[in-house]
Amino acid sequence: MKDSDAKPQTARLAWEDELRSGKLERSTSVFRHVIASSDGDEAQYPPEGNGRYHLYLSKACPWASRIEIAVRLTGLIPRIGMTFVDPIFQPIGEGRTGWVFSKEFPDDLTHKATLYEVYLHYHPDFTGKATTPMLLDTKTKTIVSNESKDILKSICWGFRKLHAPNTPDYFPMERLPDYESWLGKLYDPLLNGVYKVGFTTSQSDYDAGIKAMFDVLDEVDAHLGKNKWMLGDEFSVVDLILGVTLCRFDAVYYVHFMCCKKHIHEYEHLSNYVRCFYQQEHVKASADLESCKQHYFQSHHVIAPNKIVAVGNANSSLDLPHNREELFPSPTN
Ligand SMILES: N[C@@H](CCC(=O)N[C@@H](CS)C(=O)NCC(=O)O)C(=O)O
Repeated sequence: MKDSDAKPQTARLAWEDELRSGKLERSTSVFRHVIASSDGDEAQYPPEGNGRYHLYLSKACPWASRIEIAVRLTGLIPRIGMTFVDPIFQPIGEGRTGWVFSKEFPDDLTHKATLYEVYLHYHPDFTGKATTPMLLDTKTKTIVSNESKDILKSICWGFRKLHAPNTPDYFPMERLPDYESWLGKLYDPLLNGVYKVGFTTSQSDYDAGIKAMFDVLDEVDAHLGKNKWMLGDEFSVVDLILGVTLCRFDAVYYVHFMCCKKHIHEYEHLSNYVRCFYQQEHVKASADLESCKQHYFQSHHVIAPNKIVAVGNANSSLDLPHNREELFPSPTN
């Protein structure tokens, strides 16, 4: 773990500008296109390999990690290029901090120093928050989307014909209502809830946030006692979305964001489910939990001004054996 140079922090986090009366209000994503599922002449963004499309990702960011896993699962590497930002926020100009590139994490595509500069390079009028994930079209030199929900649809639906042979359908169109329903249930109290709880400056909002978060975790734990995966027998994008948050929970959110009512490893089914999720080849290949810890503890100076990274082997519990195969034997076994 790198030692932090604990200089007093003067630049602001984007999160600080999103706190209104102590409550975190996320800014909305600006670029909202999806890759067309057919490549008719009219499609602005037809599916194409050969590196036409390029992703800017972070190993630490859950929204970006979901995209990296989806790209790996569908065999889209190297048809889609990927660039990773440095895990630790640094000053990016205009008194703000954010994602940067470094010797270890260079931007070989545009050779910029910060992600914000990449956004500006393609959209000089851009004034928002330079977030990961971001999907770029190098042909039209425009940002397709910086919203993970769209990018997930592009990967699973838009690029379908470029998937590796025999790639399962991780986002079945006919299960869209179930996807929407689970996303609606999970987003506010859990996926975004960890951030809301972590950044709030109000005790009553913290208490309410913790209650809502653990209510939904209890509900999901019970659901996973009856179902191998969130939508039943098959792994889907709902597992991708939930699993990425659960992987970070004990090592990061429990400590850093004070989501400390209960660990995930104390839940009967969630503990086994998250191990089963994490131990899949493509998930494990993408995971870098030490980099996650480094990001959160060393970037959020309003929460952790001394930039000390909390102790704990992030992978230790995720690598333990799990009971999911035993509980839900597959019919062919
Ligand atoms: N709505 C976006 C949210 C992405 C997001 O919040 N990314 C964070 C990292 S986890 C980010 O890039 N933040 C940059 C900053 O705070 O400056 C999505 O789902 O794609």
